[in-house]
Amino acid sequence: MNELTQAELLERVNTSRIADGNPRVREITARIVSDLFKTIDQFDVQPDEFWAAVDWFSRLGSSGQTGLITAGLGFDRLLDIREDEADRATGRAAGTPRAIEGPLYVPDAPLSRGEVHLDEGSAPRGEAFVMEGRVVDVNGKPLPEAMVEVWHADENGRYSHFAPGLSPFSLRRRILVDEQARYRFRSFLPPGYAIPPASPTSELFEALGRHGNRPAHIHFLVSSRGMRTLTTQVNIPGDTFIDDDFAFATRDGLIVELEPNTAPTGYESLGVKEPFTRVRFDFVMQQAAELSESKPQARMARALD
Ligand code: MBD
Ligand code: FE
Repeated sequence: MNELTQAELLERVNTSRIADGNPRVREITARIVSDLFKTIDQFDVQPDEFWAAVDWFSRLGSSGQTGLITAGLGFDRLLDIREDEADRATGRAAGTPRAIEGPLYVPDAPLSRGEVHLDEGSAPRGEAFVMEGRVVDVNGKPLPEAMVEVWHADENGRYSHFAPGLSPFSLRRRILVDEQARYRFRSFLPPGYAIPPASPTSELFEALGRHGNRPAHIHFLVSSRGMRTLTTQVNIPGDTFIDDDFAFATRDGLIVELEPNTAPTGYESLGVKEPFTRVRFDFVMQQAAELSESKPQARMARALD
């Protein structure tokens, strides 16, 4: 009875229970455990290798880097591809393309109306950059209740809240659009991002022979009553990694065009006097099919709601 073959052990792991539990969790766990048993057997995984992997998982969890691994192994983009497929199948593919949220969102950033200087109070970090546009529905109708949340990396590719030493909510803002559904913000063009060196994430990527770089990008979470919350990013053109993103998030339609603006009238309230770089971009939102789609929530809040 207690002498088990591999197959008998697997069968018992997957079937023993004293209650129904959650059938979906049971089924998916059984599948994953079966695949891992098979992997261990096929690759003759040794105990020292197995326990080193377990230690890596423990360190990954306590480092708070699980979201870097999901992005780097393609899971975040996979979920987007699957949602895109579902949208095409149901005739809902429209509006600004979604792009992964990534693990570096922070809720409740400082709120402004219409416009904001993202980088207020700090020394200029390169040429001024203004991004502006409107939030509209798929018919071009302005959505004057929309909220645009924006976050991006600092000049060293680091994000406030996650990298030590950056001031709280630095380069993170919420902008409630104006009555014409316009938003605009001033900042600087951020560089790309690289995974932290000497970390559980970099250990895996080195072992895989992969780099951990993301091209320069800016994140957005756009919400409006009755509309499907839009999580997206724009990419800044010209980055070496634009087609080699470690998180596989670059998409057509999200690579913005940089326009040199040499006559900055109308931008005084953002403190822009010199020539600056401008990006025009409208966020096009879909109608929500059900209430839950319009909740202005980030992925973890949504999942744990
Ligand atoms: C980032 O800045 C990011 O956007 C993603 C998806 C993963 C890691 C760092
Ligand atoms: Fe990012």
